[in-house]
Amino acid sequence: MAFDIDMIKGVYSQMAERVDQVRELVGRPLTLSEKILYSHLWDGKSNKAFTRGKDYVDFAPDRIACQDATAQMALLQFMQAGKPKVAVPTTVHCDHLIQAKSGAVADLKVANATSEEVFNFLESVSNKYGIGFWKPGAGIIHQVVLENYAFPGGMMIGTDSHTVNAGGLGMLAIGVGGADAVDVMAGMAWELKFPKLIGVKLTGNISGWTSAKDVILKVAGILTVKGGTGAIVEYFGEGALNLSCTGKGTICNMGAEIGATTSTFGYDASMERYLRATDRNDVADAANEVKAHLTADPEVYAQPEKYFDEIIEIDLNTLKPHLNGPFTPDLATPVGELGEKAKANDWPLKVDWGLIGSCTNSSYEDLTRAASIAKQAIDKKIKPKSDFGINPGSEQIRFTAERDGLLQIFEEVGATIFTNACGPCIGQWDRSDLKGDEKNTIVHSFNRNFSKRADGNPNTHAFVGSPEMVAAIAISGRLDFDPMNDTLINEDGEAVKLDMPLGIELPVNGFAVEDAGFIAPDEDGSGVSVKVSPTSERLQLLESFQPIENESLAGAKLLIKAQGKCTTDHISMAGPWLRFRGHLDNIANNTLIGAVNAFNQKTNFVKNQLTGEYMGVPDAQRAYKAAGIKTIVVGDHNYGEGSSREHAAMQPRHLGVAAVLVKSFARIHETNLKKQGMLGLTFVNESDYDLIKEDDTFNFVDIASFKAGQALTIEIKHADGTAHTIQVNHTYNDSQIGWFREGSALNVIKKENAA
Ligand code: MIC
Ligand code: SF4
Repeated sequence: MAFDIDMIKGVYSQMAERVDQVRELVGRPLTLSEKILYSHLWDGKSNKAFTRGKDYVDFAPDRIACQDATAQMALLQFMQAGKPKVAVPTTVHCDHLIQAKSGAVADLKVANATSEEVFNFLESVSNKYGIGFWKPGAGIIHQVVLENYAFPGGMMIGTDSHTVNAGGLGMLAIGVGGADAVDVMAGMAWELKFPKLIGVKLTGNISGWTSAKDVILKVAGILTVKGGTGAIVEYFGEGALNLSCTGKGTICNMGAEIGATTSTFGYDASMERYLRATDRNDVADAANEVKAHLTADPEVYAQPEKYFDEIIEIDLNTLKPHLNGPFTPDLATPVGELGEKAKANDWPLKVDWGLIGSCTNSSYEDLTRAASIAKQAIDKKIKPKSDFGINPGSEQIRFTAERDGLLQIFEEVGATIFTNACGPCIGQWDRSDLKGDEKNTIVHSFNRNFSKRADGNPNTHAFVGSPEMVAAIAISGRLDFDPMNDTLINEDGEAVKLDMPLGIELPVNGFAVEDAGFIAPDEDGSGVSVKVSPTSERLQLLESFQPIENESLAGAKLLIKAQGKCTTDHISMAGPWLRFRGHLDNIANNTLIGAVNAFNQKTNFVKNQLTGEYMGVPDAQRAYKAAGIKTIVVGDHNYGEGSSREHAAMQPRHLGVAAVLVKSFARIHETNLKKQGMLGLTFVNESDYDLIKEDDTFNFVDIASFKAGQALTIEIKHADGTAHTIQVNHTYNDSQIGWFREGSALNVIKKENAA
């Protein structure tokens, strides 16, 4: 039986009425995305058709998911909100804090010891506030959500950008910062700018070496890392119907890499099969009753150009397997063409590691496809040339894969089976084969490959591909290997070819598990006490941020002008720093250490204007803070791309940065800045970025009349006495300006609760 089945039935019971009413209101057939959005309005019904990309709308999500690295800050904030229980079903998943080193059993033991304090904190807060808790080793948040909580037509938010994975089961699932989740946990509305809609029509069928992963690798190549910003991507067409549910999840998952608000697919037979296989006949039966509302109206998919803002068409019959990278997930290259490109760019051809797993590609089907390649290495006597690591997506997948002999195949080719957790995908990897920062290549089935992400080494060239392609490349040990055309020499000196992968969509004998790792909260948690030691280096209770007063902004200094890619990994690095995710002051010591200083192309090396000395960014910022001087951060395009981590906003805020002025923002990060009471601004003229000099001081001329829909004026004073006055845009609405004026969105909640 499914969790929260009554809530799901409740959503379905009102769907028909709401969808019919909206169809009449807008006067045309509806996309699936619109049906879900309009049936989750905070006010129930709408008497207005919203303008895409413009109107801010209040929604009522059905559920929330948090992972350990972001849940700490989210729950520390929720504890301040003064509520006895979460208002909607919520879960916490422990998956980011487990380092991959020797193998699952040993690694989990080490993680449980080193992060005991954090896991205990999360477990007791969950118990107190009625939150379901998935203990370390239970699995990666998004696979566990797909297996247990996602349902067609639902809306959820999660404090992780890959929450979007649940689109594979026909949901609108959206990644948010912890402060957004706190609103919903506290029983308030969740606000989102009504998204634009991108339709992706999939024609033909996937076969051979091409997989669901290649669909999204191709889409990422077309749309790039910012092409999906502010949009929902809705997939449809006969090609969509023929993809498995977890394959759809893979596609939706990596929609985060193109900046999309979320991605989704209409309810179909693959989803029904998946629901039934994961012990949710009740959800499948309930969904079948409202089937017509769980996909778009037929007119929409017949003439998509009339209903979507943009259409992309991909012919799966001709789609080739891709490898994307290095350093960015949108650099797409068809597998057969990678050799030349690598030579031209001097990317090492020798592959040191093949890694399979992460929330996007760790399903049972993924493991079977990769195992079918590994099995051939055994049968055809090919000795794998690269090291191999596997992170199954959940304990249920791992247990079933072990029962069905899949893990044994991987072990036979020398793979290490790591914990059911994020592991190397988030830099939780004790990689022992490198001595220093050697240039090297790895291939993985993860979704992100930003510089330093997997192992902290800026010279690791990481390429993203499907699990079966990763397996083939790892066996060959070469980046330019094309399993469709090339042969490998086996132990008998014969040239052999790998046959195409064969996958099993769902386990023939059903899923099985002994201990899935779930701990239900007490019915009444009011007696549970949550302790945070004042001397802890991992956890720190939060103090309210003070509002940024208009006067304090006069004479603000430039902290850093960041050049090029500045993802949340650059602003608040993961890997070793994950241990401080619950301690704001300690994690603030990594603030912007990965951002490239536009004046000297170095990282973590900026001028402290007070002394003229060059130093690390956090050190310079702490000096400004001590002197009571506010600062601003200047950035390039798609600033804050990547994750949902609100630390990337809270740390600068904690250290005294007042404003972030960039060419453009990634959605979640922009919201996170607003929530924490900061100014997130964009240049009206992008070229004004070039005016900013290293010794600049800023005046926010008209901040006193900060208003929705009206640009602000900033005076830039240069050290040589000259000055420029520029216009900057913002997207704050009235209530968001209220957050700025009160110091943070949480301060507003606290004030309302106190009233
Ligand atoms: C990631 O993939 O970068 C993460 C780690 O899962 C993040 C969340 C985080 O920073 O904790 C994400 O994608 O939101
Ligand atoms: Fe974990 Fe990687 Fe997925 Fe983020 S992208 S949730 S780090 S597996």
